[in-house]
Amino acid sequence: MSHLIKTWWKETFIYQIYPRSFKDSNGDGIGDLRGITQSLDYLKNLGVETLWLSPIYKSPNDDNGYDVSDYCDIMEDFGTMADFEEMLAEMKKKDLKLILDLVFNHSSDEHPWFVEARSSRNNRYRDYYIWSEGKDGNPPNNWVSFFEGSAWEYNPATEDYYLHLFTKKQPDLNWENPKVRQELYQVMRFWLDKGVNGFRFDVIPLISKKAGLPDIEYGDLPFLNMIKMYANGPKVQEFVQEMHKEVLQHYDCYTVGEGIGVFPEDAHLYMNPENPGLDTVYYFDHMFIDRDPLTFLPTQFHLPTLKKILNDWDKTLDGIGWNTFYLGNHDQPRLVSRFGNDKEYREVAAKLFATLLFTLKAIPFVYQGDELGMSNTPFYSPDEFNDVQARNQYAIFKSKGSTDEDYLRLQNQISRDHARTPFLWNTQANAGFTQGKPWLKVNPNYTEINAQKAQADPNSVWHYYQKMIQFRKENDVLMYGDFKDIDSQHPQLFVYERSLEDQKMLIILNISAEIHSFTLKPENNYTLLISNYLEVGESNAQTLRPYEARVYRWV
Ligand code: TEU
Ligand code: CA
Repeated sequence: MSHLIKTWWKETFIYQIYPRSFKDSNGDGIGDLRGITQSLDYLKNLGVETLWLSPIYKSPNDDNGYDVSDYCDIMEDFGTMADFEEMLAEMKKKDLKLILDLVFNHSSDEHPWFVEARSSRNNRYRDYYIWSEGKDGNPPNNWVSFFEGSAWEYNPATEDYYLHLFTKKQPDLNWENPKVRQELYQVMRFWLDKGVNGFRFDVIPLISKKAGLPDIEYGDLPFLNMIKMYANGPKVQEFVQEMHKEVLQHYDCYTVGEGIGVFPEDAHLYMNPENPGLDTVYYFDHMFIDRDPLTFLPTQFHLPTLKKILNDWDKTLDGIGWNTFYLGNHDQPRLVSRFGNDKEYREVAAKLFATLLFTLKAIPFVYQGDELGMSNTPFYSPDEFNDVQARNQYAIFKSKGSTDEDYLRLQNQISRDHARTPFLWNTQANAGFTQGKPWLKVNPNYTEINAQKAQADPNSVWHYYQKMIQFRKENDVLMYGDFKDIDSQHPQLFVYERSLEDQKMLIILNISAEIHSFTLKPENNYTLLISNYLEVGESNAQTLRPYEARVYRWV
């Protein structure tokens, strides 16, 4: 039984930092590595043990660092290699672990490999990327990019097209070429030898392309059909297993693959005790619950669907791997606004989701600012957005004759920039993020929501996170115990048990603004351990208030 094998990474949680938006140390308006180094005490106080940094490598920033032009150097905006070494040394002193974000499906078009590759058909780097002839003056096939428009770009010097599943400044690397794989393994060794503790692999399911690059049948579910074409290609398993054999097995490190397009039936491609690849994947299923499958527009969140996803993954991974769980990251709107309530119930809702994150059988991923209950930022004009995805969508909206109002209504719900607005430190100018002009607007609610205020208030969301972090650490049952969903169909209550030998916990979450009742079994004896409301009344009171969360021990 895999759950009996204990490892450090099953017991930790991952705190994600988006360096551009965390803390600016030099007044240029952009967060940086020194800003992170200066903030380590804040993170330690919260109970953080493991940090994942979104990409910090040299990049022209077409997609904020997810377009890398040198995998072994630091982005100028973020500092120097010396700043990195200092940051890592300080982390080690404080017993913090560091996970880097490797973007290996594509590089930047400004990476020297691509600069060479695009210069002529017989360049030695040509096969580092994916090229194809056009069809009668059109792109080679009907593949579209995740960021809108054809996934092919014409290159005049070679008179053919290169593939880019993201922007045209993010050409896809050709993993079929063993030289490419060796270069990337060398990058991994470079960082592991410096002492980093693991990697998050960006869009790893996309690295192996379907043979012959056939057209997509978009049909009624265009987004899903597109993902099915791009993800889990024929050699993905071979590639991740090779990566493990060549590099990962030689280090004590943790890996998580960003699992776009990985559904439970695909998990075995990445996780396999007999022939290991990655330790975990970070699946996307629940990011689609509140999105229309056809248009991808926001729809009502449906709790039984979330439960089904959690149950399916739990069953799938039993014995073959380990789970992760998140509700937000740098690509998603703020979780409290999206799944909960960012008005009168903002604090209890944020605490409820913290309870969910830290009591499931999965490594919790917390995105910076979620410990403050940070909410979506109101955007009033299309040019307030920075994200390349939002900017591309604007061009498409305009070309279809839609209004700015329609665009703003949509982006105010789904934009990735909600997560990317600066971290709210205090009530000083720009929420204490920078002394200069911030690269992206600051959420105006920083006078109410900020780290300084939260740390001073013992009932804040911040203190609740601190408590939940500690609580999980102290209870093996929360890390290793079995998960059992009690009522999979209830539309608003999520009730589940965790059990490990004689340790048993019952978690009750009211994921709604309504009042609900729940009956505890009279034959058992329950002790309330955690609640997100101050007044709990009788410890076995069975009326749950809006967004109320409770954790009981029972015998
Ligand atoms: O994201 C992968 C991904 O699929 C997202 O781009 C997703 O389609 C989009 O956010 C939905 O709104 C990873 C990174 O997390 C993201 O920041 C990068 O832009 C992308 O890969 C390309 O590297
Ligand atoms: Ca800076």
